[in-house]
Amino acid sequence: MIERELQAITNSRYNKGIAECNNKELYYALLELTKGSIQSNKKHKNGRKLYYISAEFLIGKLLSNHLINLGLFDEVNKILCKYQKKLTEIEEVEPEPSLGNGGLGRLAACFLDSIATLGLNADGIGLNYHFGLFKQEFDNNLQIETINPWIQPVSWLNKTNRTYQVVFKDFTATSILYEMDVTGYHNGSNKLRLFDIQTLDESIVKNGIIFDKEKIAKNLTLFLYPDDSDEQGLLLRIYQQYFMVSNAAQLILDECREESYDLRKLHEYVVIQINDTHPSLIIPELIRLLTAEGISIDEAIGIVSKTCAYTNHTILAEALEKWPLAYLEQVVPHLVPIINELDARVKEKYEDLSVAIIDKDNRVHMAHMDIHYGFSVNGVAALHTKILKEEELKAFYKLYPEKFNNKTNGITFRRWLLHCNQPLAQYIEQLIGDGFKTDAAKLEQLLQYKDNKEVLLSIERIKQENKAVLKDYLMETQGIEIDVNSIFDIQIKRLHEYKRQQMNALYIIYKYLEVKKGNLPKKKITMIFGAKAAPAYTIAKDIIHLLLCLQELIDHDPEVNPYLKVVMVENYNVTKASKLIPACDISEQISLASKEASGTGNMKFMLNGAVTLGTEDGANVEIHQLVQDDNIYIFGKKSEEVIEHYRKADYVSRVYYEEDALIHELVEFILSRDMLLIGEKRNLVRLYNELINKDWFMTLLDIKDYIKTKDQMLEDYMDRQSFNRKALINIAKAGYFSSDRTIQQYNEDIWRL
Ligand code: GPK
Repeated sequence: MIERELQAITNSRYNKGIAECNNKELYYALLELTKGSIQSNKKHKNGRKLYYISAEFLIGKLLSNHLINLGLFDEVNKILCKYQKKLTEIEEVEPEPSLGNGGLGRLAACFLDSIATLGLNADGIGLNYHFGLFKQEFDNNLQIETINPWIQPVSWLNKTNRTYQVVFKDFTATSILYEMDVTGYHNGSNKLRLFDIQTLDESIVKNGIIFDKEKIAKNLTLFLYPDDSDEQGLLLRIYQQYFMVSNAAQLILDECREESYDLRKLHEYVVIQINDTHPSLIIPELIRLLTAEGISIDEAIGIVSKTCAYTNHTILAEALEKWPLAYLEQVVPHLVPIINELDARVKEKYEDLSVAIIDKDNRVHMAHMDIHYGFSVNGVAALHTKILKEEELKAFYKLYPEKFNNKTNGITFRRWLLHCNQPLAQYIEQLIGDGFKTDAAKLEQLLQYKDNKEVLLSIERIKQENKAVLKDYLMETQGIEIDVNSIFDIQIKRLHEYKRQQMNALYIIYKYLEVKKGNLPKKKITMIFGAKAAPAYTIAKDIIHLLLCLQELIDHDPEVNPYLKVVMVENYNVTKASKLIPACDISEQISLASKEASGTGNMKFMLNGAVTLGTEDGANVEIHQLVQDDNIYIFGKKSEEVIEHYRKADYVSRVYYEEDALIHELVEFILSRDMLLIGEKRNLVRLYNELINKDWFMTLLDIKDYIKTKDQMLEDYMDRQSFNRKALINIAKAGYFSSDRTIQQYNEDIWRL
């Protein structure tokens, strides 16, 4: 049946049979086939509808994802095999849309998958960035940014004829709506709706990712959060955000009108989840549109406050958006009276100026607006929500305890197990049946095998198989040779000082020096990194430089390279994550306690049988509780102690550097002759100074404990059976982190669809 359909498509498209098609042709044929199957798979919708508004949806490649969800994957695979074609090779043709930065965007994508799977009535709303996030290349051991064009004439995007006018102070933009289907696992589909501006001009991008930031009509949807290190960048970001939410608000109200709903009862038909503060302007925009319908401002504020819910994803002050009122005046003056009114009501009611929307410097605190004028505020892991209540948002928690709730993040097991690790998924199915595919908690049944030698050995063999696949992939894509008989230690995530890739780099230096001294590791260690740095984040780029220099140094040192290997994977993205995670032994989750709101890579690794080396931070805390002490390696200062250091401002990294001989030696190495021969002096000196004079994220505070714990872990790895047992327990306990569970909780406590 499917075979005949595919055959018909290749015939009409290319006038060829399946066998004669190349991978590219087969990709487009499969795209057509898949899109066709989704269309016939719509289900009836009614009840309250959720709009999940997010500036990011890091969806990754979609072909296999849809095939799995539609239940066509095995059959298509079989057909392709019959013609000696490989789905994995065909997938290489598909470009990855990079519509997100990292965790927050990927979370939104996992959520869409679970929402559709659970059959909930919901759409995602965002922007159709033509070049998304930049593509990363390495040159001279430095990060270079180029464009990532992913939109092709034929793609998963469907153009609609919905268009809106979005009014800015200086011009009126005309939007156009594109849609992508979001399939649920064996259950219907929803939509991801991405707005674009009609006047966009891709040709204004020159020289990597440089473009004229002032030509808003031409640049608005070119990039995801372009460089906002200067005023033009900040203004563009406000243009983007308002464009997104004005379109969203018009769309939502239109859909209500189409159903003849009474807009005065909006909250009975609609719930809006505001994903971080990027879509927060939807609050004043909706109020504006409702008052334009003749509804009083009091009533409009009341309606919107019952409709909007806010998710916080970080406590890092620099990520909490505060827009100068003057900028809003410049871009969207018609929202300013409403924001002033919202602020005035807060100031009239509460004396505490720390909860004001507009502060004394005339900056608008987007999160404050969300909390006062939304009905729910949630954090993304237990510890994160606790810190919100007790520290960061304490004043708000006092005012509105009933609004605060926790929703520990999750990941979709379709992509992060069934697709990325088919050998493991099949083996689990052999052991406990396929119930875990729809009820992740069933993975716990694996525990009955925790002392079964044969099972443990199979888990190890599968990991070995995945390592071999990764080896071939890295050779093909980057010409890098890795040793499958080494321990794979992986840190993949955005490059940020709080995530402390620099601490891992210091460990590499430590091991390098150990080998030089003749203290050889029992087994070779391959340290793999993948990370993009924001183009304007200087220190983050310096850390990438350090890692690349260490990679080169060790590669060229025959004394050390039999024992150590450093690999920086270029252009880390969702596709690369799905190749790296199944091959990992040690999952590096080493953020400074209190700083990583949740993390979701930690969950993906655990599910694929890697053991976590981490701090008591974010969801690591919950992983620790689930797997218990024996199956995780925890180190470093706890969040209370870290918060205390910040409160007292008493952490001085230089003291650690001066008083500890080992720390001194490791940091000094950054400026050693060997390093300066390879690297750029300017970058290395800057990073060195940052570590000894600032070290905002307390690398030197935790480095010793990190070294000790990691060495213990490497030692324990040598007892293969006991380490495999840890892997199995991690897999068995990962069920809690299914985004199906997370979404069920959102629906029960917040959305009530
Ligand atoms: C948080 F605030 C932000 C942001 O701007 N981008 C982003 O990816 C991440 N995040 C957190 O850093 C992670 O700890 C968390 O797991 C993820 O959001 C999803 O909640």
